[in-house]
Amino acid sequence: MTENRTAPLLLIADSHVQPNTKCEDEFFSMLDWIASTNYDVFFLGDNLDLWIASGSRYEADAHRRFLAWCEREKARRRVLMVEGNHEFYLKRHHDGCFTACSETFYKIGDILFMHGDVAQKRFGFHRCFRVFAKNAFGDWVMGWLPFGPAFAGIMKRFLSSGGLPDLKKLEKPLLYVEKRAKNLCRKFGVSHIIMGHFHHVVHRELGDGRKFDVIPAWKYRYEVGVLAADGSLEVLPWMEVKMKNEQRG
Ligand SMILES: [Mn+2]
Repeated sequence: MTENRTAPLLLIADSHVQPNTKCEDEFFSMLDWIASTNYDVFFLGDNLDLWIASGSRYEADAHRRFLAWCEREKARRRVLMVEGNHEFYLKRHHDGCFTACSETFYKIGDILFMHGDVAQKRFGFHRCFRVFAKNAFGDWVMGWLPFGPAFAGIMKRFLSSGGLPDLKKLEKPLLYVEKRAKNLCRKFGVSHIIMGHFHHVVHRELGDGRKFDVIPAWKYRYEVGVLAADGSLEVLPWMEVKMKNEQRG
């Protein structure tokens, strides 16, 4: 999927919003604010935790509220989404709520967006889990599975990342991602790769003007990426973006 970009783009990754938490209130306050701006918005995955879209019995008020927001706002701005490893069958069931929703990659101009798990080792846990779970059969099974929501609860604990991961432990996976990012640049004809999933802010130069960036997990400090129309990227708490805009008038 590909298109060209004009307005500044807000990038929101790994908010991992849980129902009835301070994080949920903060998240929807931010959406209210975005609705009052002219930003386009890109949800880079793992935004609502855990999201199985195979039927209403899995979806909470937060999911419905989020979808209603996206559906309303896509009339006024671009609302883009890539599925993370905590979102299942979103594209299959709710594609129409977004300007565009992708299970894997989304290309805008010379930038490629993804969640980040798709850039990990082919036979590693995340990629294998994707192949195993994210297909029509998985969706169908989850649709009728007795005690499905109980099973989803187990999955949620299993996938839960807990606190901020140790950056040292990410060194090896990120080295691999760096290699894969170069391949993805070639494959998709882009020079910039932007992803979530690793929870830390990361910037790597790949040579020949190519680069990749990781947008940090929103859930820790409510940080977003602001991608200007000229391609420059800044990461800061959404409240600061709001204040800066207010100062500018
Ligand atoms: Mn993730």
